[in-house]
Amino acid sequence: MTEASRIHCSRLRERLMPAEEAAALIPSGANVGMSGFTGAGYPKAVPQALAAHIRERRERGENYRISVWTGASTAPELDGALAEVDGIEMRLPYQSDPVCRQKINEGRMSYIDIHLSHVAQHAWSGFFGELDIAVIEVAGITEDGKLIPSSSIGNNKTWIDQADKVILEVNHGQSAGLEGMHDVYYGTALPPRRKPIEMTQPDDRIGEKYLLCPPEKIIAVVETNAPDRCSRFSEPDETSNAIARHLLAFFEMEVEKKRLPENLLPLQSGVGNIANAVLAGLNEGPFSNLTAYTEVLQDGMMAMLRSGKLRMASATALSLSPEANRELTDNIDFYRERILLRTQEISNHPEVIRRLGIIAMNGMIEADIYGNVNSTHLMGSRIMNGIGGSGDFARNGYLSVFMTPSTAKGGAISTIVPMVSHVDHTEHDVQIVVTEQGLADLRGLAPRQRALSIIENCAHPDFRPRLRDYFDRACASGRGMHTPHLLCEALSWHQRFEETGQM
Ligand code: 0RQ
Repeated sequence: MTEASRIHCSRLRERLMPAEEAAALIPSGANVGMSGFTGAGYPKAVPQALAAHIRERRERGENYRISVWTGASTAPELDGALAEVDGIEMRLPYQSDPVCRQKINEGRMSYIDIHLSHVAQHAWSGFFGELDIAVIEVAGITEDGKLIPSSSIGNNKTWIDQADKVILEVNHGQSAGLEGMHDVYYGTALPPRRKPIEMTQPDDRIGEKYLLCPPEKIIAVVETNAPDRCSRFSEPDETSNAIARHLLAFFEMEVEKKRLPENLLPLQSGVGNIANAVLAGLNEGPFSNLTAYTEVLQDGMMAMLRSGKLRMASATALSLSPEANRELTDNIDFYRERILLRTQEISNHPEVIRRLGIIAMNGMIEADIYGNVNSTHLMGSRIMNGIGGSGDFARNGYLSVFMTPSTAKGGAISTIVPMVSHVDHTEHDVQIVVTEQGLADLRGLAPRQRALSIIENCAHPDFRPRLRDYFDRACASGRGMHTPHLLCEALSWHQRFEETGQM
């Protein structure tokens, strides 16, 4: 497909219109399914035009709000713009936008935070209500009206299938060479009598290269030429390098003990700088012929594909820095042979994750001494981002790893606490906890053994004696020796931080 024309279907070319006209087709109160996953493949023009439209109508005294369903986080042009004008009634499933976060925490926007693998089937079942309109970014449209997906797929297949009407944004800023990189599975269904997902390797193709949409549903086509969010990663610092070193040493030991194969198992890597540092460590490390079955492909994995350490990667989104994005576009044929982008109900599918035996590596906000993990809430009440896919992978993976620096906010907060202030991953789903201090392998340990391992290996020395003291007093309290706690003190560290700014 040439740069000059990305809309090869004459019937759909007739629906071309400016973003403002397309945005005006979205009524107040609508449930709108938008494309977008971790800052990739989100519509860039219609949401901003809609935000302007909402502002205007608001100034005329109208209350104009919509609900926004996406794949995962988007960008300032979508979440930011709509949140800024108080245009979002309800948002799901994962977001990381500062304005959105503020509105949610102020109680001005509802937010439904669910496992990313659940979103599509909840929509098929109608749990969120009817989907009125889908706004989907694509990289182009073929002559016979098939849609070439963009830099993420997320829930696009579901939004297109479920929505009454579809608005397309054809983004000339996305590489035309993305065509052929996708695998859109059309075999999913609601129970009973579901069929197995026929995938035994991360590189198995099970679907179509294109998204399919009846042309009569498409009410508008808008052309854009804009880059994805493309956030930069910070250079790995000593803390993230130490976390990466502990994890790599652990993998080496597991291979030595023949508990992991020499090329490990397919990797899932969460978002953020620590995850990227671990990937950089793997790129320098002894393992080769690796694969990835993940949801987000970050810079670290691009580098591993380039070096050949990583044989291939399956994901649902490319979340790249501007430099990595240029590298992708300049060498798109190389990467197309090594990357598969799937719908998120497949990239995060519990059945597939369990069968492939994924090594899940995710960030967290805090863990407690027994290994319960909080990935989403600050001090129990304020949302950070959301659970994203961490639960899909932690519960179903072969190995579930959670990582964090041992302190936050310049040492005022211990990320290892007596009891987490919110639980996303229970002790049953958490096998390895890593901080820059060390690694706790919780497999095969009973609760009190887990507590000792986490306190001694992972807690910061400034907080370790107090955690040990809490644990000893809880054990001595006579209240029960399976998972000893002092209920009146368990959350006192968080309370103290709220009152004094120091745990
Ligand atoms: O805030 O920047 O204001 O100082 O939280 O912390 O250390 O930069 O961590 O960017 O790696 O994100 C869990 C949020 C970690 C992420 C989380 C403060 C800290 C800072 C961020 P400041 P860092 P990261 C695949 C998998 C859930 C979804 C997931 C996440 C800010 O990994 O969203 O895993 N995970 N998806 O200062 C108070 C604590 C704190 C704290 C850190 N204990 N108390 N504040 N902070 N620890 C991807 C998808 O699913 C799409």
